[in-house]
Amino acid sequence: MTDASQKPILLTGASGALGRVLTRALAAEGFTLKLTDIAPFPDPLPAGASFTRVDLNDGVALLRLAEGCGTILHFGGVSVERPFEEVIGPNIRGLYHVYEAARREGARVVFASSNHSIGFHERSETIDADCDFLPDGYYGLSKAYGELMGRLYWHKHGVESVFIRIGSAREEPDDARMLASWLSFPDLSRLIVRTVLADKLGGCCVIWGASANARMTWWGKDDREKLGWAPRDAADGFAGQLAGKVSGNPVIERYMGGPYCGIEYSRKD
Ligand code: 15L
Repeated sequence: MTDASQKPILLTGASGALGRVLTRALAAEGFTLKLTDIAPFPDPLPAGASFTRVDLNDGVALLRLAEGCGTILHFGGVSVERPFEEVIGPNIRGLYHVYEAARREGARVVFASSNHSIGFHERSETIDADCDFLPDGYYGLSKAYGELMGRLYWHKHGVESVFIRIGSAREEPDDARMLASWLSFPDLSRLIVRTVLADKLGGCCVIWGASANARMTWWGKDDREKLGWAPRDAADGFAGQLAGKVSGNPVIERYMGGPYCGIEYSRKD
């Protein structure tokens, strides 16, 4: 256990689906949580947690909230593909505010990046964590930008980051693509606990956020050994009911980002 891991954790996006899962999991592990979101927190607050409503665009409020925190779990912002103008505030300016707070506190940032930062890699490939960014929309682009922002803050200010390129984190997979990309809530929760407890990282780590799915042949090497994390769950038991649940759109089926690649796709060749 590091000194930083004994300090409070700031969790942005606490009222979202993953924020609520992580709130429960981290509170059960006895961590002190400072929760924040632009939306009210919908659940009863667990012991050791407080909630403050903050817009990620408000840098001063975020700096104040981060005071004394050793880790910032950044799960806030726009979490689906949206027009550029809607993404830029929460996901770009908000991210800057998160990193400024981390710099001031000397905190580690755990950034909920996404498979959509690399969504235009073909499913026939196996890519390692140092692959090229190939974002599949403005949302994925904001996640690639976030990872680059983290690298800037490491090289210039010594802020450590873990970038989790989350596949499909949900209760259960619900189509054929997710037989590969699914990340179970328990695997996500165990990963986040490791990101908080892990000793010095000496830089930025990239983790492919998928469970141990037999169909996950897309994503190869990453930095999980540095964290001491390995997924335990698998989507394989859902193959019988989901293997035939495909879109019929060749663009969606060809690329890792799936449906996001098909949004407003206009290339003719
Ligand atoms: C994501 O990044 C989204 O937040 C989520 O809603 C899913 O669409 C997921 O990716 C996915 O690719 O399945």
